[in-house]
Amino acid sequence: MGRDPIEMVAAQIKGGADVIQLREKNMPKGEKLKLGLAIRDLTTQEGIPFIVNDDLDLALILEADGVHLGQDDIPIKYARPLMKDKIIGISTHSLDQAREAIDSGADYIGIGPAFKTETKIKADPVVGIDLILRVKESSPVPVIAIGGIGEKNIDLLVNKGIKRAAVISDILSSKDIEAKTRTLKEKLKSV
Ligand code: TZP
Ligand code: MG
Repeated sequence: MGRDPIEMVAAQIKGGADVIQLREKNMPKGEKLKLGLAIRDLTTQEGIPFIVNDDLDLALILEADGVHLGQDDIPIKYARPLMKDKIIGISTHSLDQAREAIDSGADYIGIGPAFKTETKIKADPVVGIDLILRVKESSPVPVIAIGGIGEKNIDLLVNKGIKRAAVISDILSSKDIEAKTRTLKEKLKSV
């Protein structure tokens, strides 16, 4: 049996996660709504920002702090009037996409995959640390590295001054989610 997702989120918050994102690519919408309601309650209680991936409707219904949109999701120009001054993050995989996201008013951008990842089906080619660095250095909004990042390679980012990272599998596959999150957070904070 799988582990309870709410307990997993609670462990990540205890370990120092700064933001929680609901990313369930294969869950029926009704189930995602129920899970989202529980995460909304927990993150509100804990004072942690809650972002919904992909689903603008769920982000609005759940009164999430933001929505995270990919290159194939609803474009930001349609999302902004609905999200108003809430957070809109955009996934990018190249310098051009990053520039476009910034120009269109993204509040933060995700860039990756930083390293090879098995989590994202049909992931874009690895962008590499140097591109992440270039985007970070020219971006007026926060830049979050994503893709294949974990305890074993996060220092490669940190050593270059990249101090924001989104991590899925290295945390969720860990036996001790709280400890793993804390380890990653400590490494990011050491910049
Ligand atoms: N975008 C680029 S890679 C990726 C997303 C959503 C998946 C990251 O997952 P993991 O398990 O941390 O590699
Ligand atoms: Mg998406």
